[in-house]
Amino acid sequence: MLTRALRIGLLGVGVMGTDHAHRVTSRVANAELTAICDPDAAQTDRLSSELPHLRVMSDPTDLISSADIDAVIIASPGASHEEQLLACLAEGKPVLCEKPLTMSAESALRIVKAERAADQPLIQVGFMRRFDPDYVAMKAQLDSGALGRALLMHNIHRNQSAPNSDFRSEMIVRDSLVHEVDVARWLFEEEITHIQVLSPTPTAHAPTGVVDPQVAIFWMAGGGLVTSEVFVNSQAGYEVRCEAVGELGSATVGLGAGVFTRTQNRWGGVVPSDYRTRFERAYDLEVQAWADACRRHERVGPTSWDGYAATMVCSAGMQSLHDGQATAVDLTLGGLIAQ
Ligand code: ISE
Repeated sequence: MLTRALRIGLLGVGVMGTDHAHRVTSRVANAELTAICDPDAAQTDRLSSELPHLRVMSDPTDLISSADIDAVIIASPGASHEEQLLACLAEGKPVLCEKPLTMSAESALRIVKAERAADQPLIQVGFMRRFDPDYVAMKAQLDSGALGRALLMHNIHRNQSAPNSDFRSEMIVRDSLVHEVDVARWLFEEEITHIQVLSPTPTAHAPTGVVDPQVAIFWMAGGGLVTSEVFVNSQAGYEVRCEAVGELGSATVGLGAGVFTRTQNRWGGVVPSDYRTRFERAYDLEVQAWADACRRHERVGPTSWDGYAATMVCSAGMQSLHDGQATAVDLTLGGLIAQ
């Protein structure tokens, strides 16, 4: 057990990295942010003017190997994740990596294999919904058997607008739908065997050629079905809902604070404009749980296998986006099994 505060280095100080920087500095106990690194000097300048104690480093590998960094948060673009994760594994440093784990199934597989070859599990993937109190309460209801065997799940995931012009059709799958993939795997405690991604005529608010909204269907290994609408240019606000339907009843997250069961008919509440507001508590609990586990030399939460499985499902989803067909997800191709 580490008896002092965990010293954290942060790679990437865009939207999510900046959010984590403030979180670690002001809301995570027994942890301190020591150094940051981002190729965009304007971003590091802005953040160090807000948090002047930070050391700004120019090379991610130097930050990862620094003697005064105990653990790393990766909030850099997905394309940098593989190299940075491998460097953390080589240094034996625990790492909280924002989703997606990596950009391709092959690269995610390399990460799982590299982590398994190391002495201890070091990677937690940033699927923060697993720490959201309402999702956690819904999972407890499912696990208790109160809803009976889970049959169906319906997810709604709407952003007010896409974060940038690079957010094309495939990004909607890889960056947004990936949360629903993880939620379905986590709540059902099963893998997804097939995925199909369908779409109506796109909204006029999406850039030309971008397929938005999208509707994905997941077939679960145990026979359950999951539908997920992802609509990143919805204009209205940030809405995330999840309804689980079991043989004895249903439960819904996202109608306001708390979990609503079918007997408590209710509608209303505030629609936030941004995921950082909606999931602020989830992010706080996620980073606190990660930092506490690092200090105990343990790992909690979503694993590299979860990141790999989600990446495999999203890769199949991207294929389905192009050909419209239900596409099989074969996790055995990597020659690995879940641990
Ligand atoms: C973003 O990266 C997130 O992770 C948000 O949770 C999600 O709602 C959004 O669509 C993504 O772009």
